[in-house]
Amino acid sequence: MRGHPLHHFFRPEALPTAFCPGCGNGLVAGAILRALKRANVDFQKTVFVAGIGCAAWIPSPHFRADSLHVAHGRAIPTALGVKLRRPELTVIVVGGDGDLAGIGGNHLLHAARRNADLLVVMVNNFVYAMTGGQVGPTTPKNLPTPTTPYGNPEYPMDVARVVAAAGANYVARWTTAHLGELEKALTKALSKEGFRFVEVVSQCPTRVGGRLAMAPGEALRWLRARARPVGKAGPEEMEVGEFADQDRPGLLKTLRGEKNA
Ligand SMILES: Cc1ncc(C[n+]2csc(CCOP(=O)(O)OP(=O)(O)O)c2C)c(N)n1
Ligand code: SF4
Ligand SMILES: [Mg+2]
Repeated sequence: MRGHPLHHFFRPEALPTAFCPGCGNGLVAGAILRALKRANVDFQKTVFVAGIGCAAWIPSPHFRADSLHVAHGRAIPTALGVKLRRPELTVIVVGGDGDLAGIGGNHLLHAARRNADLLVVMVNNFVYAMTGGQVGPTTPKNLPTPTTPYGNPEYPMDVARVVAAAGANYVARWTTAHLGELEKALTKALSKEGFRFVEVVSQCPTRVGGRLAMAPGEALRWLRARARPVGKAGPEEMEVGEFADQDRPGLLKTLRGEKNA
């Protein structure tokens, strides 16, 4: 790790990570750190907030920055408290689909509606991975899980579209098979105010890949093969790209009665 360009961002004592071999979380961690470097964000003035789950472990314990690990689903309200009290800080939430769209879904919707000045990175691996891979709000229809052994009978929530509809300034979705695009989206999101949401569809070789007999490399090819630009995806495909990109005043400005030029 020493000598690596991102070495200053990592706590060496946290390596090797607790993630399973082939997990997408390491790729997401790398993309976040490269975007922070590219956007010239001061790591000493950055606070990460995470709830519970495998993805919530991305910042803490791995990143060499202040981080809060809070109750399941409650990262967004905690992060908003930090931002309102210390507006000069860059506040970033990282978590899973179950944490942010399931247990904490109400916080997500209203933070987007209020255009709260936060960047939220949601790793969507389709399940509640840490607790065994149970069905959740983003599980694709027909995917077998331990709690839906004959396949998920329900339709999933399209979280990026929901957050865009709720009023967020910036919403993008990429996958762990689109690391260049993901890094660009995160860099752009870091340059904006208001609510910024980046969804990363990611592989969980242990809870999903194992069930489908799909190795991590195959999962990445599967993600790439199904990705289509926003507005151009068919029924078995997935939209990737930007769902919202606007410059409404963020919550801090709204509370101060300030407008954008
Ligand atoms: C209040 C509460 N309910 C349930 C749990 C159990 N729990 C821990 S992690 C987790 C799943 C998290 O899933 P997700 O956010 O998708 O993260 P992943 O592990 O998939 O990355 C659950 C249900 C908990 N810790 N606290
Ligand atoms: S269970 Fe899945 S999401 Fe969790 S660390 Fe292992 S591969 Fe990654
Ligand atoms: Mg998950």
